Amino acid sequence: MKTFYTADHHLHHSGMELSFGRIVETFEKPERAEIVLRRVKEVGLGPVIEPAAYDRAAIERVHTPDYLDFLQNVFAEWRAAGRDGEVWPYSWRHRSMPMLDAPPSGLDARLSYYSFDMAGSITGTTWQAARRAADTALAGADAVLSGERAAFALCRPPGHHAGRDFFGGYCYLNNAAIAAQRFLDNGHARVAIFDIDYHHGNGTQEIFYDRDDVLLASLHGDPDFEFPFHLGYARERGTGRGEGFNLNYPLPAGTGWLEWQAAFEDAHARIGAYAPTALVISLGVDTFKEDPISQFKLESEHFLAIGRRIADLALPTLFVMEGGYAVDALGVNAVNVLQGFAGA
Ligand code: OKP
Ligand code: ZN
Repeated sequence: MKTFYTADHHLHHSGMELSFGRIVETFEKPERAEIVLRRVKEVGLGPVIEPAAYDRAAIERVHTPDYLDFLQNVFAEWRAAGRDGEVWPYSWRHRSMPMLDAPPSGLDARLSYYSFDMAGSITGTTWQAARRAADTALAGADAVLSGERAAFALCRPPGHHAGRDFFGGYCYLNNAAIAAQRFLDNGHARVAIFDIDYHHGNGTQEIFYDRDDVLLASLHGDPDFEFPFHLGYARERGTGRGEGFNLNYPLPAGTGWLEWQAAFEDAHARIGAYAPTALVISLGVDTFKEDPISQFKLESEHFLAIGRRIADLALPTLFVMEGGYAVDALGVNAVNVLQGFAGA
């Protein structure tokens, strides 16, 4: 299996985050991608390829131009305002406040408008890194479009919390959604996204919620207790034409392999029944028992089994890297999914 990877992911590093009242080193750090890359090489998964640079048009199929302009320019604006450090939003709309339907003009108000949390900052090079992560997903999709059975887009920063016009949850551009749209724009009529990251992919859900050309199935920590909260309940099934094409499997804290697998098998069957012609896996391995920010209990061997079962869908498949923060085991866990798939 080909891996798409660029060292340009180093251009994004938020440095710190606020975790349960403490300022700590961010969990979403550059080392993550290095560890996965090292494991890809160690097991000889296949060639590692630097993605080409794609036009912004491929990203505008998913994200709004005003949001992309904002992401590209906000750091310069921050500096022009005489501020040092990185760009951080800090306040958001509460349900007691009116919903704006157009961006406000002030810098901090706009930062609030285009985000939902402060998991990660925008540095002077975050835009470039996020663009390269999207390029990585696009190059992976193009490899599958040209006949590869599967490909691995080793994206960083991750993407599934980013919506059409917002960032959050360490995510800026929705790499998996951009790849799914790439398949649709190149001859595929139905694409499934299987999001197995521990967190609900609220951005991916928002992007495809009213559409029937993408089926999204997501297994995740119940939003009643887990980030990103508020979205990811089972009752969210899509709207309009999209009704029935959004499948959420919220699971309790402490979920182990058997309970997770039961939900996975249900989603697997529904994906099969949808009869997509391409599959995008939002590959988070933060379901691992040792993950420092998550509360599921999967073990390394289970990731091999997951890969094998994904292969049983017998679809052209793009794996897109999302979360996974237990750095000691991150390489093994992520690559186990790919090896399980490739060996099946
Ligand atoms: C991104 B992905 C920890 C808070 C973490 C952000 C989590 C983002 C997860 N103190 N909040 O889905 O793996
Ligand atoms: Zn996650």
